[in-house]
Order: sequence, then structure tokens, then C-alpha cells
Amino acid sequence: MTKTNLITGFLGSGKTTSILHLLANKDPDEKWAVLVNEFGEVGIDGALLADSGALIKEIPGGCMCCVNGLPMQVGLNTLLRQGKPDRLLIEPTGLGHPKQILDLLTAPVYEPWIDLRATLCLLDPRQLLDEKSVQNDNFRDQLAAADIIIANKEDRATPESAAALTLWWQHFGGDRQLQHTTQGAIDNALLDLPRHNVAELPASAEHSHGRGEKQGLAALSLPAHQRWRRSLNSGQGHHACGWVFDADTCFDTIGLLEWARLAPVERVKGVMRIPEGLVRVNRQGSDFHIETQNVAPPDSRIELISAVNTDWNALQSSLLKLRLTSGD
Ligand SMILES: Nc1nc2c(ncn2[C@@H]2O[C@H](COP(=O)(O)OP(=O)(O)OP(=O)(O)O)[C@@H](O)[C@H]2O)c(=O)[nH]1
Ligand SMILES: [Mg+2]
Repeated sequence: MTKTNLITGFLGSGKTTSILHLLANKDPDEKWAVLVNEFGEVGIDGALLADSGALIKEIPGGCMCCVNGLPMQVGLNTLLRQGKPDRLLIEPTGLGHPKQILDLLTAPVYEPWIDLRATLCLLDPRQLLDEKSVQNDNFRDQLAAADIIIANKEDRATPESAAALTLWWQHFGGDRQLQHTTQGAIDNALLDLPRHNVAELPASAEHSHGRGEKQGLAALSLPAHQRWRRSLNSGQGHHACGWVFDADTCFDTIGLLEWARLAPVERVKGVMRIPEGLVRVNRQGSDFHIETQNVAPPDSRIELISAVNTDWNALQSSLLKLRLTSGD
């Protein structure tokens, strides 16, 4: 059986960062797999995890319980049966439905394969000060369904966010564990803790299956000879717009970083080709993380998420102007 953990948390709370940390500290003899589920259709986290040494499977385009269907079940089965990983980490979208995902993973069909352990929920305590996040069902359900709460981004904590966390913990902490950390640096031993009985968890009243069942598991790709395409997705009060560009399209580094820094959205993430190789951009609010690597990526992909309607066309035309090579 594959030991399995859900790594939950709201948009940009540090799930992927934490998974990268766990992978870097795993027993090198163990084979791990990551199932990464994203709100947007373009799929960036798979590219962010690409060099981590784990088997990666992506489920883009909305919460995995909403995109659930035959392709998703086949994908999970293939991962478990063919990959035979010792450990499976599942990163649901920050706008996911944890109760339904836990139901899915404990369904009889997966019983012989999945040994479900503790669910870890990443929390940026500053999000407790943001009324929009606190009122969001996904945000609340994820915290309620967790066995262990990881208060991440300690380096960004303020007296107000620390007080909000203390107050929240008094009301909702219960007998669970609370860990404080930065850069998702948690102890791998947490993964082996048992999961609580979540049978009593209320399913979110707002839960809906959005745009219905989706086909396929792969992140968005480009048809042959197409230089780029974009994809939109909305649901759970959020809107995403992502773009994929072919391998030959290269971007002006400084212009691209400015574009990503200034875009009037909450979340920006991408892996893009630049003259120096590739750049990974990852922005949550004003936290902006950039990493470059001296290798060309297989394509360029970038995604923005916003809670308000955004002028995607204006952002698109400024992005297109940053291409150094020609393309339609
Ligand atoms: N300052 C600071 N930034 C952090 C920390 N942990 C993660 N980040 C940054 O927060 C941003 C979001 O991190 P991710 O790990 O991509 O978050 P996520 O929860 O996987 O995001 P989604 O999958 O989009 O919901 C990135 O820019 C990270 O570099 C931390 O402890 N401190
Ligand atoms: Mg992520």
C-alpha cells in the first residue's frame, strides 16, 4: 500500500514549497509520487516540481473532486499500480474541497492501494486577517479537515497575524498539532502520523461541481505549429487566466519580471523561457520569489489568479510584447 498524505492550504500558502522540502529530505531509497491539482488549466506546479525526482501527475482545471471522473480515477490507479510509490503526496488546489477529496481517497476502490495518513494544512496566518479569505468556504474547510496545521511564512508574520493565529487556534485548534515554520520546512516524520476521524466533517454548503466533469489529466499543451494559447477558468469566487507558449518563444527577463510583479492579481506563477535559460516566478500578493536556471524549459507557461474580474486582454497584450522571438 502507498502511504498517502493530503497537503492542503489556501492559494499560495506554501503547499508546493513544502512538498519540495519534503522531497529533498526523503529517504533516497524510497520512491515518491506527487499528484498535483490546480485551479488553472495551464498547470504550473507540475513544472515547479519537475526536477524533484518524484513521479508527478497533474490534474489541472479545478478541484480534483470536481474534475473527478474516469480519467482522474484511471490516472490515480496508473500512478499507484504502475509507479508503486512508497509515498504519495496529494496537493489539492488552494480552492479545493478537502472533505470530498478525503471521501474519494477512502472509497472502497482505493482501499487496497492507499494507506491514508495525516492531512497537513499550510496556513499563512496573515490570511486570517483577510476577511475575504476567512469567509471563503474552501479556506475554512481545509483548516477544519486538517490533522496538523502548519503556520508557514513565519518570516512574514506581524504582531497582528500572530494574534489572529492565537485567537483562531483558541477557537478552532482543538487537540490538533500546530507547527510554525518558514519555507514549508517541516519534519518528514509528520507524514507518518495517523489521520483523525473526519467522518463528522460538514461538506461545504457551497460545494458545486463547477463546469462539470472534465476530460483528461494532462496540463494544457499546444497543438502542433501553434505558438501560444491561453485558457480561462472561474469558480469558487476566483478567476484564472493562463498562457502556454512553445519552446522557441523567449521573453525579455526584466520586462517579464516587472509584468509578473505588477499584474493586478493575487497570484502569479510560471516557468518561462528567457535568454539565460528559464525563470520560475511565484508571487502571492507581494511575496515574490524568482529562481533562474541555465536550461531551456520544454515550453513557457504562466498563470494568474484573481478574486476580481481582471482585464486579461490588457495583460495579454503586454505579455505578448515581451517576446524576443516572433510568433503569432
Ligand atoms: N516569505 C516567504 N515566502 C514563502 C514562504 N513559503 C512559501 N513562500 C512563497 O509563497 C509563494 C507561494 O508558495 P507555493 O509553495 O507555490 O504555494 P502553494 O500553496 O503551492 O500555491 P498554490 O498551489 O498556487 O495554491 C511562493 O512565492 C513561495 O516562494 C515562507 O515561509 N516565507
Ligand atoms: Mg502549489
